[in-house]
Amino acid sequence: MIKICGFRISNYHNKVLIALLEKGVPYEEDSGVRPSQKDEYLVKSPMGKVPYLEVDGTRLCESEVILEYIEDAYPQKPLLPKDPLARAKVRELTTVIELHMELVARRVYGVFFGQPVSDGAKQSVEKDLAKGLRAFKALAKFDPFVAGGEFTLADCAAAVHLPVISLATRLAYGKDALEDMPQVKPYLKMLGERPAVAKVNADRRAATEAAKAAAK
Ligand SMILES: N[C@@H](CCC(=O)N[C@@H](CS)C(=O)NCC(=O)O)C(=O)O
Repeated sequence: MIKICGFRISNYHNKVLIALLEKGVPYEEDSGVRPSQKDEYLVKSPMGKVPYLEVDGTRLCESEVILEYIEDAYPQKPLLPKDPLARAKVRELTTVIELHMELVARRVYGVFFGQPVSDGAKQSVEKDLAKGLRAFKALAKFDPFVAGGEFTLADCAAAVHLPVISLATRLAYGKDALEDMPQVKPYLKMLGERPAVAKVNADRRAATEAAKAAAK
């Protein structure tokens, strides 16, 4: 049985959970794992991040690699199209969302913890994020799913990353960076009605409340 290790507030952990649930893959979860740069954790996850996957004593890190492994190992209910070019288009969209939007917006995530974000950081993020958003606008289909007619791995990424990007930019800039894409809200609402996404969102909210209560 595969085991996913991370915590339920992590968008990358939640992305893997959505894929597992959508595909109906049996799994175990250790939701008490936190990122760390300590040697004993780096043995498990060499970048010190979450999530990582355990499969019969072998560990895998990097959520997109984990999703590709799950696709290969559990071909039922595929989350990638068959056609090579269509598969590549799904991966292109995920790459834009993660590399050019989420990873850029992450530079102001200090706002979630009440940490000050410098004007320099804010300006550079604004500039870089604008490019990611431009690419996303050009590529996203919302027809009804982000890559077209089928639910794919790109929707697993969009479901977890778009809300965090919205919230972080609202807190850092007073304006949601996705606000002028009117398709995003109804799209996320539609995704949130899928049982897999609804469960992961509910678990994330509960974990967030628990973390807030523990911090008091
Ligand atoms: N590229 C990684 C990103 C994972 C990631 O950034 N996880 C965050 C939690 S949401 C983390 O572990 N942060 C701690 C750190 O970067 O040291 C993946 O796709 O798995």
